[in-house]
Amino acid sequence: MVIVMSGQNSFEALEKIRRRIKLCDYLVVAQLYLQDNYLLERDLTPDDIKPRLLGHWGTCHGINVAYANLKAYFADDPGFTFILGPGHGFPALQANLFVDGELAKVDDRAVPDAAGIAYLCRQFSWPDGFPSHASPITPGIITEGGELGYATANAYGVSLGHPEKTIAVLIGDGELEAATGLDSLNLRNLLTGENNGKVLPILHLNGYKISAPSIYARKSERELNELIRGFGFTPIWIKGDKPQHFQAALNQEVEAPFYILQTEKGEGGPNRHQDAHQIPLKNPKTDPAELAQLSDWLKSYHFADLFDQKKGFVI
Ligand SMILES: Cc1ncc(C[n+]2csc(CCOP(=O)(O)OP(=O)(O)O)c2C)c(N)n1
Ligand SMILES: [Mg+2]
Repeated sequence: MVIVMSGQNSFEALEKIRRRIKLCDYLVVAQLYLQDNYLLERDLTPDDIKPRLLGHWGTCHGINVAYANLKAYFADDPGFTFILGPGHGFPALQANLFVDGELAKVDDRAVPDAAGIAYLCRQFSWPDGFPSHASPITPGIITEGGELGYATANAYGVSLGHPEKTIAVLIGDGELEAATGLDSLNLRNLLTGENNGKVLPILHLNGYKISAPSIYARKSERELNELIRGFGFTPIWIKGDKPQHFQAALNQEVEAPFYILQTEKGEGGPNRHQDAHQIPLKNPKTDPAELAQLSDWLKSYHFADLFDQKKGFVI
């Protein structure tokens, strides 16, 4: 286990995490919208926008936050596994797999360079291209994404008989309303001890399931804490997307942690909460005002600082 908060490297390590989150957020938006001008080398035009926009933005920033922080913290732990509940946040997962060169291992056109970025974006949610949800053609994926509720049960399944493993599982707050999702928290009572791995549930409390408030977001902090404690976990809150808070939470020595990652749904995008679930700006191809908003949104990540044509990703 690596503690990135310690020593002189702390600022650099946190900055790396921040940059990775920005990079992957940009690649999510680019996958959702762009069929050209992927590096924003000129002003965005209607022709750069895909004719049919399909995918989910709202949960992606939180996925990128969790992924970047966990990847940094568990960098040297070969027994670490990440399970993603909300498979509709697939563009975030695919962005991370692309950046790490994992996607290139199964598709030699998905190399992390300029041509690869074009390929990744153009092929996302495209006939005969990449799917819109996680699927078995994605490296490391063994189940179809899009069906919510089984992530925690799968995490405990992976832990069974593998004491060397640590499995982090990101659970959507809407997903935890599914009976299987909630009930599988009880597996902690059966599958702990020295013969099994450690499961780290992370509830992504972004406040909404699709466009409706989630039940857990309607509960008071105290009520939610008591619910989590009732399952035998210690709730640890991570409020917002700052890596120092996430890393501090991971550093807490607790027997059975249950992290609550509280973000704003759609954070970083032009609209938040209930309007952010799928495609926040629906008509940038035909509406000049939306095109300008999309351009500002893409520019807000300063992609040119994160990608160099010769060196690749600078994170
Ligand atoms: C078993 C199942 N029921 C319903 C759905 C439809 N569905 C897709 S996304 C979603 C919302 C889930 O809420 P949450 O986990 O909070 O994700 P977020 O809305 O924050 O992206 C639902 C209900 C599904 N994918 N799987
Ligand atoms: Mg949610």
